[in-house]
Amino acid sequence: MPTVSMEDYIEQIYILIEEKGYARVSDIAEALKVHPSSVTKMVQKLDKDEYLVYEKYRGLVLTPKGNKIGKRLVYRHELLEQFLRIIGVDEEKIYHDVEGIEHHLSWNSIDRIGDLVQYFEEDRERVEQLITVQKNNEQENQ
Ligand SMILES: [Mn+2]
Repeated sequence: MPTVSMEDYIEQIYILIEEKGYARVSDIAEALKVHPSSVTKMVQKLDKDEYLVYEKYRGLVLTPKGNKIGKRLVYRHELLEQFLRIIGVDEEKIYHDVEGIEHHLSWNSIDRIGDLVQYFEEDRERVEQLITVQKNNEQENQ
């Protein structure tokens, strides 16, 4: 299992490859706001653990194992954003909050949150009911 930090890198590398077709050390450093030397170090570790291969001319290529995990990590991030949005968290807090919690939930919890998101998405009325609860609570707290 990848560590929290490895997860951040695999997730970001996966996103860069999806968006641009490649992931350079400098792009990864910029996206994660870390020094390029830290990226090089981590890339070596990820290569050793068989999440990616560093090829001289093609750059970083995710292995099937790295690609599979990258896909799941991006899904998890997007699902948690959706979840916080549905429960009414302020838009400007969503990304930061997801970055804070995503590594600390079991896949069991992620799957159950997935069910909950589906439950709300299947019927807009359920979202409206939740909003009503929130409005009532806000009034009580005033
Ligand atoms: Mn993330």
